Amino acid sequence: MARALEPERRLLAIYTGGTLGMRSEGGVLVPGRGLAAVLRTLPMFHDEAHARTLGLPEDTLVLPPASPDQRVIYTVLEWQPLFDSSDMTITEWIQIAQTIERHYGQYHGFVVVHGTDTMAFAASVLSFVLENLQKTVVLTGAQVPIHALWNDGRENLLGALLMAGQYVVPEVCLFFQNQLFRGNRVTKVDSRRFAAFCSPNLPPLAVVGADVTRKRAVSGQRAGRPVRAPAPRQGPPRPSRPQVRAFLQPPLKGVVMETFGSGNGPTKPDLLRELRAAAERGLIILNCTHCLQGTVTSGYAAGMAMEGAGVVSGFDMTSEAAMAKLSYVLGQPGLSLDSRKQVHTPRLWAQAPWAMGMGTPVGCVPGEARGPRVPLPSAQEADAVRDAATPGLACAAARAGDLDARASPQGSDLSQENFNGQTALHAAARGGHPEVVAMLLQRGLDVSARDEDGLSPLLLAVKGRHQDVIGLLRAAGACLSPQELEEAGTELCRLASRADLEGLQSWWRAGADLGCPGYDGRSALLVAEAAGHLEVVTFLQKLQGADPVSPLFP
Ligand code: ASN
Repeated sequence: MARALEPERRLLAIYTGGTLGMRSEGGVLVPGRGLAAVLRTLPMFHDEAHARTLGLPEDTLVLPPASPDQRVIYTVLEWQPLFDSSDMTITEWIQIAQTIERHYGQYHGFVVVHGTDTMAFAASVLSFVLENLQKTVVLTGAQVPIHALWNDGRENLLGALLMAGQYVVPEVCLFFQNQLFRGNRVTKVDSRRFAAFCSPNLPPLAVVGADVTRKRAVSGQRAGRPVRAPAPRQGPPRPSRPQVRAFLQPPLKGVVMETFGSGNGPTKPDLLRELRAAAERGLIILNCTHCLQGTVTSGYAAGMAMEGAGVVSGFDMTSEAAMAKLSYVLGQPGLSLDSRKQVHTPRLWAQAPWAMGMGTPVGCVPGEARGPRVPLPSAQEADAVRDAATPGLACAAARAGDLDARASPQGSDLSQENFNGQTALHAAARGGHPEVVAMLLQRGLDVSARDEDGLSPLLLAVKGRHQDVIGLLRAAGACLSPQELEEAGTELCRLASRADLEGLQSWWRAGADLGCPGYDGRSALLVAEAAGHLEVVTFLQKLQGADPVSPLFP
């Protein structure tokens, strides 16, 4: 892995979609257009003055200098359409390889912005398909969109650009959370944490801290041959509709389906139709994530499509437990189809202990071959299962607004953290349920608890614009942390530039100083004035004089 010496390094950034550029629409994340325009507004990604002196076109940006004698200039090539990567197949990955082949001579290196769900597949395909590669190819993405206040997209993208810009690594790599991995060695292990990828059998090629620590020699390619991306003769490895239909036929009664990330799968209508038809015939299809850690959620449009097709969420169950539970439930005589499906949902706060909280092979349970009945566990075993399942179920119920004092009797410990370090209070704040928040506060849950990503219930309520919940948390003593307050300035400016009164009000209610400057030193008020948003100017002036505890704007 050698330092690149050219004073000007040119990169092509191929934006295929993924969470990094996603936006929320109708409560779910969908790919968002205009990445270059967004990056242009962020000084860490673009030095406008230098771009002007070079006369760069709209789609081409230049990083601020990372070293005094080198500049990284990058052109953003945005795909149409953009993808949630759970919808990508080998066809799209070959297209990426062919784009690199086509532009190979014009650039020193390539960055591919890709969804994390299938990024390990993409990196592996590219590493085999791109023959005679002599230049750096880095895939990256994010767990949280670049537009969010607290996100991993900015660091990951900047790191990938700097790696491809400053170093010659003639292979396909994946950059995530300060680590540069060999592309065909990674797997996605977590659907939520920023450290989403792991390279179990090969240490990273480099680790970025204050310095870049190179851990391994990179693979050597024979020089002097042109890069090639021949299209493979085989078709896509995804099952075809007739294969899916044939597989789902009776006597099959249950299927455990491993999906990507937080329960996402391809949204091809013909596949979804087959799943729906099978579910309507009475087949139980349980959705489990292939990640080691994380939960099936309905945060993405691609995940909602699964739910819409009648697939039952396996939440955070392991595939092994999902297989066992499905076998057990199918073996119980006299249960209706609805009850069989229901024992897989977390609404069953007060259900029989055997059914609580347990989530593959991508496996199936044929009707005739259910195997022996599993005996009911002892009271002690049932307690152990309940204790293990409580945090996850409490969070799921609180998020849905389903947690009430009756369903969670005194004595059940709601303050335990789930796999992500969140308590039921985080979940209720995020879901915007003031009654549940009030009940949990009364039960003494810690109002300042932080999850694994450092998020507090208050920040989650602010992000969700849940004014009532913000009020309750503030009254219980919740405060934004100094770091959250510092970063609020940039977020306030962004909201002011979009005339987003509700967003501004949420931050103000949470105790943010509306005069706090953004990254370029301007306050939200100045941004609103410059953008000509008079209603925002009046609104901010009114808020600045008011007391958030007895709000002007109920
Ligand atoms: N569903 C997203 C994708 O793979 C997940 C992500 O990028 N974090 O496109």
